Amino acid sequence: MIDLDRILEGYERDGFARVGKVADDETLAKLRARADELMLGTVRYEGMFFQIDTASGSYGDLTYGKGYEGPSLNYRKIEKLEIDPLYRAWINHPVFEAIAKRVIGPDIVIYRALLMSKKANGGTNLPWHQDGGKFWGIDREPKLQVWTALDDAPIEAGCVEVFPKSHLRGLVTPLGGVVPDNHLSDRTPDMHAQPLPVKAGEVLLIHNHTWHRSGVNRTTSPRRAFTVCYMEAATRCTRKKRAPRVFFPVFRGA
Ligand SMILES: O=C(O)CCC(=O)C(=O)O
Repeated sequence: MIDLDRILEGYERDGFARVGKVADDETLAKLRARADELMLGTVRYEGMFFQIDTASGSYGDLTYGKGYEGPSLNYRKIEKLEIDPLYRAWINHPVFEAIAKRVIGPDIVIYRALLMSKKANGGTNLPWHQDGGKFWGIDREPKLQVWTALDDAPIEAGCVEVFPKSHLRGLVTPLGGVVPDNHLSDRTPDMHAQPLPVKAGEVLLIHNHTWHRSGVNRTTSPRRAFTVCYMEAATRCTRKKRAPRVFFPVFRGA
């Protein structure tokens, strides 16, 4: 049984919450196998976004805009997983529907659905960041990300770390994204960092404005997670250079 009142009270207060184990072993096995198939190219879809990981672990060494670079288990990100039926079914899980409707309202779309992967003895340091701001190109700030561990993510595997309550002060820069150095020295997040080690199947809620980060994976197993940003269906894309995005609808009605 999931005590949503307690979870959501903690979420509003701290900017993150542990939901507990939601995915059973059969579901996890399918999602992991599909992650491998997508990386190895044995299952392919038009329009998925891929980013290969660094060899150095350094965020500054990431490359952008290259897309799928051939079979490899060293992809760091795969986006647009709503295209895949197995991941789409997970996005539509009734527990997430209940959470999203309580946090956001009746009509809900997603901004993104992505796999964050750190291969065994690999991965990249993801610095303190917030998931919002002008960089996201939408007319209002989203406030709910649901993160599912596909593998165990102990501290040594580069689990997510949060700066509790940091969401309460909103975006540190209008642009959003990685927190600039001057704000790091002001707010000293490292002194407040709370690691969130999890077992496979556990779900975390992470507010978009909560400062969060993750390290490299020093274990001999992959550390994969699937994260979905839910938001109000009324959200509009503000980008001007290309046709505005139309967001994938997931839940409708009270
Ligand atoms: O899985 C992680 O390491 C962090 C995910 C994250 O920061 C994000 O999705 O914004």
